This record gives sequence, C-alpha cells and structure tokens, in this order.
Amino acid sequence: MAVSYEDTDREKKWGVKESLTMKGLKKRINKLLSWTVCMVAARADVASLLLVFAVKMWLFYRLVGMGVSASAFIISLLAVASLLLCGNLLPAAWRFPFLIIADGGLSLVLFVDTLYHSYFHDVTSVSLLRQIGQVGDIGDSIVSLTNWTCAVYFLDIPLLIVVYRWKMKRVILTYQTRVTKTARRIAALSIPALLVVGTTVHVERTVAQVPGFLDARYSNKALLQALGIYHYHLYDMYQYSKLSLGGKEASSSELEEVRQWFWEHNSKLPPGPLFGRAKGQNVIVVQEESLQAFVVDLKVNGQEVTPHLNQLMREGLAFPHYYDQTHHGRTSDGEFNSLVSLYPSSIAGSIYFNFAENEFDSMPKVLKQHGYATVSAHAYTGAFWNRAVMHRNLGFEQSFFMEDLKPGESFGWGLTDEAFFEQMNEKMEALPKPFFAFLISLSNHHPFEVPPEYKQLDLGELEGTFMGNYLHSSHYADQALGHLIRLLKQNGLYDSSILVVYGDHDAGVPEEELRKIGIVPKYERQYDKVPMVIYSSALADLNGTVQEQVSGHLDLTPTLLYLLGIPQEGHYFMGQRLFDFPDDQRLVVFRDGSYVTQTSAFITRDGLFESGKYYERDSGEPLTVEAAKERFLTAQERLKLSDLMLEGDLFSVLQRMSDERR
Ligand code: GP9
Ligand code: MN
Repeated sequence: MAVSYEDTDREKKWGVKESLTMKGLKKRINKLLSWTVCMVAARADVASLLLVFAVKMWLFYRLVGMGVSASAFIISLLAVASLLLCGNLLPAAWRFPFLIIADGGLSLVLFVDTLYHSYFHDVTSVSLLRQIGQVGDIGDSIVSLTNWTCAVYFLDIPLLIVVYRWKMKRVILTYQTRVTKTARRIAALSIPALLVVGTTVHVERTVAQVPGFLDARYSNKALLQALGIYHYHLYDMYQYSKLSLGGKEASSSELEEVRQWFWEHNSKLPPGPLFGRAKGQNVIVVQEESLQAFVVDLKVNGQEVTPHLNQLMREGLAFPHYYDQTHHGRTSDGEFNSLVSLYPSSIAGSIYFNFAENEFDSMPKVLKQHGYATVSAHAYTGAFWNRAVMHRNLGFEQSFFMEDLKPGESFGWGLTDEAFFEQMNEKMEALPKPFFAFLISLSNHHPFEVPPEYKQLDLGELEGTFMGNYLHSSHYADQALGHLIRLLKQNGLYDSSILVVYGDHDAGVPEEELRKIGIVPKYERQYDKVPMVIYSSALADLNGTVQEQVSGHLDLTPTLLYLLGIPQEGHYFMGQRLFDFPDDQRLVVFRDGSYVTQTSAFITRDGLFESGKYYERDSGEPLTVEAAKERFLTAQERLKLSDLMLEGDLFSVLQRMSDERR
C-alpha cells in the first residue's frame, strides 16, 4: 500500500512516537516494579514489620473503641517506618536486634494503652503514668484485669525471629546486592521526608478544623484520635517536658510575697456575724453546664425559662452579679476556680491536664479534714478533662462518672440531668452526714439541641434559632434542677444542707442572638455572668434577698467555708467571701487581665493596660481609663501570685514553711 508522505509523517509524528513511548513507559514501569520488589525484599524485615504494625494499630483502635482518620493512620505508619529504618545507621549485625527491640517498644505502647484503657477508659500520658501509684492499689488490679488478648501485640516477635533465621535473612542478603547503596539510601530517606510532610499537612488540616486544638487539650483520647497513637505520645512528651522545664521556680522573695499575701487576705481577715451560721450542714453544690445569668427571670411569650431556679432564688439568696472566671479549661476551670479558688492558668490548656501532679488546697480537702464525706459526680466519662484523676487529687473520696452510673434516660452527651440527679439523690441519701456533694450537670451543653419531645416552650419566632435552642435547653436543665430540689425537699436534705447552684461558664451566645431577646451589651463581659444562688435553712433572715455584691467563681470556697465556720487561716484561697466583706474592696479578676469592681469594669483583650477600656459596670457608660490603673496592677499581682502557686506547685512548700514557723 502506497503511503503518502503526509501519512508517514503523521505516523512518525504521532503513531511511532506513541508506540515507542508506550513501550518505554511499560519498560520503565516494569523496571520500577522490579526495583521496588528488590528494595522491599532487601528490607523484608522492615517491610513485614510495617504490615504487622498496620494490623496491630487497627486492632488497637478496635480494642479501645475509637475511630481514626486515614491520614492519622498513615502518618502513624510512617512514624513506625522511620523508626525502623533508623536501624540502617547501625552496623549490619545490629540491625535485626534493633528491629526486634523497636518492635517490642512500639508494641508495648499499644499494649499499655489498651490495658490502661480497659481500666481507666483513657489512654496514658506521661503525667498519668507518673501518678499511677497514687491512684490507689491498682498494681494488683491491673494484673488481674489484664486482658491477655492484648498479648497478641507481641506475638509477631518470636514469629519474626524464626522466619528471619529460616529464610528472610538469606532473601535480604540476596536482594541487597541487586539495588545500589545510593538507591537504598534515597528510599530510606524518603520515608522520614514523607513523615515530616505528611505530619505537617495532617496537623495543619486538623488545626484548621478546630483552631487551638493542640493547645486546648481536653481529652487524651481526642488528641490521640486526631494525631494517631505515636504522634500523640510524642506530642504528650513534648508538652510534658515543656511544662516541667518551663515551670516557674519561685524565688525566695516571691515565696515570701505569696506567703504574705495569703496571710493578709486569708488569715488576718476578721470573722463577721455570719461566720459559722450553717455549721455542720451538708453541702450540695450543683455546677450547671453553660447556664448564663440572662436566663434568670427571663420570660418569653409569657413563659418563664427557668421557673425552678427563679423559685430557688426567691427561697434563698440570689447573686445577680456572679461572673464567669473560667479560661481555656471551660467546665474544668469552673470546677477548679470554684473548688481551689485560684485563677485559671495562663498556660494554654487545662489545669486539669497541665498540673494534675500538683498538690492543691481545696474545698473538698478542707471539708474532708472537718469530718465531711466528699463525693463528686458527672454523667460523662471520667477521662474527660482528666476528672477521674483530678477529682481524687482535689480530695473527693468518691467520684461517679458515666462508667459508674447506671444507664438511664439520656440525650446529648449522656444521662439526662434528671436521670443523673435522681441517681445522685439516692447516693446522697446513703452518705454519712455531713457530706459535701459536688454535682456537675451536662444536658445544657453546646450545641443545645434537645430532642423535640423535651422542648416545652412556645418560642414563636425564636424557634429554630441558636437562642431558641439555648432557651429550650436551659428550660430542660431548669426542669431537671426542679426535680432535684423536689427530691431534696422530700428526703429532708434541702433543709439540712447548704444548696448552691451556679453556672460553669458562658454559653457562647453570639451578640446578634442576644439581641433577639432584647439584650444589647455595651461592653464585652457585661453579660458574662452566671446564675448563683445559695439556700440554707440556717440563713433564714437572709433567705429571699437579692445580694448585689459583685463576685465570681473564686469566691465559692471562701464563702462556704465561712458559713460552715471553718477559718480560712492557713489556707491558700484567692477568692473573697460573699458575706461580711466590704463591697468597695471587691475585685473580680479575669484571666486576660480584665476585672470588675462593685461599680466599674475594666476590659482588656490582650492583658495590656494600654488597650483596655473602662466602664461604669451597670450602665456601660465609659469612664476615664487612667482611673482603672491602680486596680489593674492589683489584678495583675493576683494573677501573678496565682500563677506562682500553680506553676511552682507552692501549696506544700507554703504549708511546710508555716509548720516550721510554728
Ligand atoms: C463534659 C462537660 C463539658 O464533661 O464538662 O465540658 P465543656 O465543653 O463545657 O468544657
Ligand atoms: Mn461546661
């Protein structure tokens, strides 16, 4: 067949080249494949271990009942591969023993976490492992509880040794000669490079989804789930060492400054008429999730949002100017500020994680010393916010978390508040008297979506909005509180106890949502108040009053100890009691350096005086900022002293000092 010049040209131009390229491509692919096979065979030990670790990690996530993203899984495998490839740096004879040791170490991490999880429903961290001895006699229990299926993590070790001796060693030696040293080096270096790139991309993506995620640690498991098991442990070690190395070592003059401050504010303060008024009564404190003060007495379409709380406030003492003093630690800060009466930490993350090994002065500890049975409870898992560890550290003899409560009616994060209160009421009835019970509610949690059958309010236009959801949810929480009060009235605990109800922190309601119910803040924090009410039959002359003094979470412990007649002398609480204290000396300090007084509010976002604004607290009218300076410095001093207490773990040091002086 005649072929025209044109056709030949086209063939030359496209067809011939195409077939040549295809051939070349195929050849190249084949070459690459056989090179890869040689490379894998040349490191058959590492390759098989990687496969084994993929299975082990899958098993781990199954055993602890946790999901994991593909990218977290891949970067974990890359981390394992990078460690295993470190063996390349060793003399040939050492490489296999190194792999076995690395396999053992990496498997041990999986083993310990699985075991720890089966006992504590959490995964380990350096801090938790350091405290393991303090968490009771768990050594024996761990051995008896050991889920021996976990031993499966180590099964590959003897198997690998046998296979290596039997055939693998020869395969490795044979194939090593087929790939050049340079190629092997390039392959080995590409793994750590991939690890670095993969980790960076993965972490950036995770942080973009949840800003501040790495710092604001609220759960070990959540961090592990996001980062993958080995990255989690490395990050935990990094955080731990950063904190231990960066801890503030208080100088002797600082120590003296702290001692002096507490002496003046805790020991020198003379008692007034209400001291010891409620001596011997039980103490029941209910920390209400996300309950903000603006719901108190609020009516929507003629319906009260929190009728039971309002009623309790009419029966007891209402504190309409009680401020939320929490910071990064959210609920856990609410607990800490209220029970320990120190400020939240300036260090990113929760005190419950960062300072879990500290020794604290706290209300449950003091009450225990005064013969009280102490109990805490929360219907979510004890690992969240590290509560199981911290509540014990703070002095609670017994704590009940999701794992310890009976299953029952639930929505959202767990048991409904009503079911929770019901169980806790039974437990309180059975406690030796006097007791201190600290109950943390849960149902009113963001995003405040209560199931339709629990929605009782007719909200009109607010229905379906953020505010509408929040009101339904707060109304539910209030109903549950009403149920608790009813139970306490029935069994007589209402009149033999001091009952305190306060909100843990703001609900994060956006300003445009507040406007929907007619609230227009004139300055930030103006509505950052939480409800606070104290009822005690011993305060009969005061019950039914509205107490206008400005206050906050830190004031809870000094107030309750005062009512119980327990002197604050020798204790280390920074709050101010709500009674028998001059109002013009009241100062409620926030972590960011802002503060409120009885009449004014100084608000700064970055802790700098220069960027702060000063207002009349009630009206929101601006005031000349220079007038705020003196109190600003006082507030700064308090934050500094609190940080010293926390970061220098000073409680025991100060106690020793005071013992020596006696
Ligand atoms: C969970 C509950 C909620 O245990 O305390 O915590 P939060 O998100 O409010 O800090
Ligand atoms: Mn909370």
